[in-house]
Amino acid sequence: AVPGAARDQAHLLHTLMDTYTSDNVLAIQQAIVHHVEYTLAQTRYKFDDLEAYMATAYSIRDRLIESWNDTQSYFKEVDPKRVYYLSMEFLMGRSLLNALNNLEVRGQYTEALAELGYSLETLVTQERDAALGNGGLGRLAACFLDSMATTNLPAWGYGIRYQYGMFRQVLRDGFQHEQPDYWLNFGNPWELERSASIAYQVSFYGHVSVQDDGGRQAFRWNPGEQVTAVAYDTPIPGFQTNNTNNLRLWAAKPDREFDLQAFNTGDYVQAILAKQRAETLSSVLYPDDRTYEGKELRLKQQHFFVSATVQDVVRRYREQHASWDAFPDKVAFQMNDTHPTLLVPELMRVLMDHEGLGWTRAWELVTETCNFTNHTILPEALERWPVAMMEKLLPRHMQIIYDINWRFLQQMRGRYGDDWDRISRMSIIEETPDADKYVRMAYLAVIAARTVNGVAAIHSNILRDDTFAPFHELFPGKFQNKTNGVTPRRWLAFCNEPLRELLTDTLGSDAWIKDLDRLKVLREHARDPALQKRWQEVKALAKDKALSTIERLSGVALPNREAMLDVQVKRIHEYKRQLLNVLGIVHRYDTIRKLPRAERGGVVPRVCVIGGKAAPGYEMAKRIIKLVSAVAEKVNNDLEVGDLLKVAFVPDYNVSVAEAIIPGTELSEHISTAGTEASGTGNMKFAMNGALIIGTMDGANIEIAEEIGEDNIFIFGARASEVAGLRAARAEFQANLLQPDPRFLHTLDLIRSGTFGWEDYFVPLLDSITYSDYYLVANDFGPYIEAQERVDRVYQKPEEWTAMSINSTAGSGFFSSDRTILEYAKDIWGVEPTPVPNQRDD
Ligand code: T68
Repeated sequence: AVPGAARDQAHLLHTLMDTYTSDNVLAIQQAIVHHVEYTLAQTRYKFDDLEAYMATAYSIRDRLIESWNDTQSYFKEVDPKRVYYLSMEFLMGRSLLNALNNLEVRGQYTEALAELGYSLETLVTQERDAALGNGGLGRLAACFLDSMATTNLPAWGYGIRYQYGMFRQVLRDGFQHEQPDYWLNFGNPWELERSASIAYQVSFYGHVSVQDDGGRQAFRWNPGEQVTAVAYDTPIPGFQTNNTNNLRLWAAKPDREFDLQAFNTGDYVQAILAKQRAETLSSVLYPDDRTYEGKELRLKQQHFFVSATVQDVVRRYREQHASWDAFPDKVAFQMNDTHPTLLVPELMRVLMDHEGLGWTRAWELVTETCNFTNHTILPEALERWPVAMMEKLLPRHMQIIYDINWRFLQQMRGRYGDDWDRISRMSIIEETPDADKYVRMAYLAVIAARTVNGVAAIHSNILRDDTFAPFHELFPGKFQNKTNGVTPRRWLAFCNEPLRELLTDTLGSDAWIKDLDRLKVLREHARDPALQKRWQEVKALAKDKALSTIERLSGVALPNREAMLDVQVKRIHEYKRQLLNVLGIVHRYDTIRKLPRAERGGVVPRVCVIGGKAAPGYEMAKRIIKLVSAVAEKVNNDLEVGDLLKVAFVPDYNVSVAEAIIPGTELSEHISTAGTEASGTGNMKFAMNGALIIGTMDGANIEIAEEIGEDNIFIFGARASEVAGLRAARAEFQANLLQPDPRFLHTLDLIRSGTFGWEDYFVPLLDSITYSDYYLVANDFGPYIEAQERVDRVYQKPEEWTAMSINSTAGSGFFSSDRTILEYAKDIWGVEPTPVPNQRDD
């Protein structure tokens, strides 16, 4: 073509694009109305809030598609090393405000919509949360996506497009009920279906045959079932960058070719229905966090998303490389917990059986590219798949796992001789006499991974010294720590606009949003009366909003806006000790009631909020929810107590509810038994927003205390190093509590004697802390109550409290997931920030 003509054409295209995605209000309105009319096929003269939201979302997606295309073609051109983050869960929440803020067009959209007669704030609430995760692990993956885009890393997320996300929790009579979350009901405007172009076959069952391939054994897997994995892409924008990354989620569809014979048997309808069942594979997220249940469908899900991902990554690599030599220079995999560990045998299988590499070379490529993050040391969470199940579902993978183990154990014999005890303890295959055999997924991951990391300093130390100690001795260089972080965009700048403004004013620019360490400067002003005054105003505003949300969701009236807002929101689990919190509330209630009227003026009024979901089969957790409700019912209706104490259970706690509550919280509770919470990330979100923490020396609390200063946090309770000893001592004394704290015994008596009703239902809860007290609730009760008394005393001195609040925000810079992700990039992945030049600047 004529160069001049080409230039004209490029110019025309740029002009057209510029006009379409220009930031002026009229262009935005045109785009929205266009989508109302032509995408939703609604009349432009009358569309409701849901339609307005959908059209708005589509207009933003258009912008994202453009930067996403630019990013992907730029990466194709420069071919940087890419990181693939494999996770069974991505707990994304809502996307509208996040996208508007990241693209910095929130103001223009607000105005454009207002002129059309819509309020952006209302439209935001039309979006359903994308709740494709249980809790911390899934939300961490979502924060990492945000940080990887913002720091310009060439990174992809890979996971499953569940049709049913995390269940909706409803409370009836104080009991949890689970309802399905069919979140795709009205369509998902943020995703792009790639059914035509990006789809792979995934195989299951069948058998393996061996052929002689010129002296070498060649293995062939003849599967018994196949489904198609179809890609759905969600663009992931970064903040103040042109880079837009991709989250690719796989959906299962019936396979087109496989099992055509079934159609020739005459039962056409049955054959169609059988095919339809393929879709169940990706239909539902398992809602059990931290308890492993050996369900075959779960194993199928794991292989499904891993296999599709490997095919996709291999195809992308093969498009640009003739040999496998550069694979470790172009690819890094991160396995988010053991859920994607089938990556190891699957990649081995593809490299050996499809690509023709030998074992040694394939193993080199696997062990140079795969990395593993552990998120828990709770023994009940460790994945152990029955060998029999694995053999049936994935026969070739089971062979490969046996081979990996055999070679590993040979190596162990060379090192430890005939120490069979030790060798069997380290084996990938768990073998106990007269019992089924299991595959220990964590050991497979540790043996194959180039790096293994924990998610907070204490957790990584426990992994090294305890959980994986024999492996640490063997491969000391593999083990790392990467303390978690959270994105300061969603969890501060976007969910707490008044605080964002105050911070930007105080620090002189908004550079802190991408460089959170800058918040440190606030320390110098923590006691400055002018800042304190504005800080208090900003907190009061956020608190008022949070209280309104809590009232609406819980149904509890909260007229006293001056009461301290005390919040514990997270999954319900015995190790997180919501029970300790409730006992503290009961003790507080009892104390207030016993106080002579004249002395009640000295009580610090509190609103105590607990929220979170229990795994549907977790009886103890469900009893804890009922106990919170029963205590709330009694306390809230006690006229003696009035506004001095209110208790609310917030149902259906999720990402959006968190965004509404965290900014306004004054005291947040992170009170797990020391040594049990790997990190926690809620603690970081609360600290960023200036909530004070009451907590144990556990998980990231330890590093938070270090960063914000021990004077700015309320620490109590047994230390991790004491836990084993205390447990042993308690076991010895059994029913006879070691140091029966009279306040503790009295509090239990109140519940046991029916003060809150349902006393029979609560017996197992009370027994669990009376006899074994595995989580040391009895042990830590006294210190907890005393820490709460310290909290009350500081709250009565607003300048003290506000200084601690400012210092909490000031010290939270380290907990930006940007910091975390840059550590992964440097110490684990070896990937570099690769900013995409703005294609329009020429
Ligand atoms: C959490 N783990 C840790 N697991 O408990 C938390 N598990 O301390 C940490 O901050 C967070 O991970 C991020 O590192 C989880 O959230 C799960 O949700 C889960 C889900 C399925 C199976 C096992």
